[in-house]
Amino acid sequence: MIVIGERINTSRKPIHEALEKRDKAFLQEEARKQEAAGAAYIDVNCGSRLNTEYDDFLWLVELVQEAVSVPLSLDSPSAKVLEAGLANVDKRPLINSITLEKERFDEVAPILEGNRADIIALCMDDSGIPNATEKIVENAAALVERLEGLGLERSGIFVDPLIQPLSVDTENGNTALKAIERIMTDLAGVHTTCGLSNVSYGLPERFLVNRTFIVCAMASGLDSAIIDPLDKKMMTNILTAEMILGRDEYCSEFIDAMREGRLTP
Ligand code: THG
Repeated sequence: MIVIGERINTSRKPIHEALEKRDKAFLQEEARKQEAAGAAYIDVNCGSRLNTEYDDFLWLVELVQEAVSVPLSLDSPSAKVLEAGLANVDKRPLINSITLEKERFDEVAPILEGNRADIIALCMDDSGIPNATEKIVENAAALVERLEGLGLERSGIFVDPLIQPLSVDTENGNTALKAIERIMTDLAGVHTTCGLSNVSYGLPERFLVNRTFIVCAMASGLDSAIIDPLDKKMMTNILTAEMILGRDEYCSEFIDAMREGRLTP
């Protein structure tokens, strides 16, 4: 699993406060802990900082990459912010994200020219977030075709099916799972990723729902996720499912994680 560590997000109170205080040491520790727990990318999101996002983002990007050796996931709806982030990283980042919405696509596409970043593609268009498998897969195929047209390789495209809450429609889980399976077969070579918080929205015991859903999604082919890598129960489920699904040669990741105390049986 390609784990994208989600903790550096100003919608989280400790991060908001650390940013206000310019507490560099705290923020760098948040980044380091995620890398140590297995994050392949550190997501940086300060979208909640409406008027100061641009400057805050660049400050965060610099301090995070000083702290870790893994690349960043540049997470913003603003093309300007993404472009500035890309100009300031020294390792090939993940741009989070592009969509099929006309304005968003046309703004973000130029940033991808020259193939200097991988990309998360959200399966939505100007008609909104789809709630049928067919439409999710159709958006995914259109995104992949257009991104390949810009010179990107499938291996650099992370398709996010945008999971909808079970509390809104109990079929939303199946819809996303079927979409993941179709995307991973019809568009072989791409990655799939997702944020999990939406699936459990409005339900009690959200963490339980999230960490059970991810196992189902992995069985459908999901090979990346935007999660909190310090959530030991979540990481335990991921590492165990990875092994059960035949994606852990000699079970060595599982055994190493056990020895290093990263599993919570
Ligand atoms: N897809 C893509 N990118 C994304 C998302 C997605 N980026 C943002 C978001 N969704 C993923 N990132 C986070 C970061 C933090 C939290 C959730 C998602 C978070 N959630 C707890 C909550 O919701 O209550 C708060 C816990 C806490 O305060 O510590 O923190 O879907 N491509």
